[in-house]
Amino acid sequence: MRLDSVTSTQDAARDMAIGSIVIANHQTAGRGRLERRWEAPPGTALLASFVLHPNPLLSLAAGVAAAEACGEAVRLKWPNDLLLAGLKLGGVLVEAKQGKAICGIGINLTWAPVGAAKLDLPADELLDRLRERIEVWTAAPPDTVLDRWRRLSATLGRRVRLELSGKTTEGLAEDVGPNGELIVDGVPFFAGSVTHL
Ligand code: BT5
Repeated sequence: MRLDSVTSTQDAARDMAIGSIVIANHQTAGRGRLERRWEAPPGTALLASFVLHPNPLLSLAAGVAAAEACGEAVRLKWPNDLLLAGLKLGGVLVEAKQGKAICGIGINLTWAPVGAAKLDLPADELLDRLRERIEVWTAAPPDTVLDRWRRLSATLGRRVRLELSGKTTEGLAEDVGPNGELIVDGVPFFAGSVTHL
């Protein structure tokens, strides 16, 4: 469903059936994780929510799908940032609702905030690629998703700072575990904000 203005495509998708996709031209209250805002002036970004079956690796699978849809130069920062030349190009937000997972993806096209990146691709072409890649990666076996995520990762093998509930950890991002958790100096983290050091 294509809408002009919504609070968030996540809200518009909430009561829809699995398989639905909501696209909006503008969000008045686009959101990221942890109550953060997602900003995009009208008509400048791909703003989409996919209603999918819940799956613990969905956030990583959607990141892989979005990175492949965007093109070869795009890399992933744990857990869900799309990076182009090291700058944030887009993000993934998965919210679980009564047996459904609402997977929101925002990708900057003709505008980006200062210090972020944008992609030179028509919105419709990107959406077509994204739908196809989401279908492939949400059906892929967990090990295949994890292996592909590892290969697209800009995080693994780097020193990182991880902030979670006011607590900060620094160390080497060694791997992702079977549920997509980031392993820093042997310790698994299931949530948090990562800075590449
Ligand atoms: C994300 O959150 O990266 C997930 C973003 C998901 C957005 C999509 S748009 C369609 C769907 N509907 C929604 O309401 N949301 C989803 P997080 O990792 O928390 O990053 C948020 C942070 O990114 C903000 O605090 C800003 O610092 C930064 N940011 C905001 N807008 C941005 C943009 N357009 N490009 C790059 N960075 C941005």
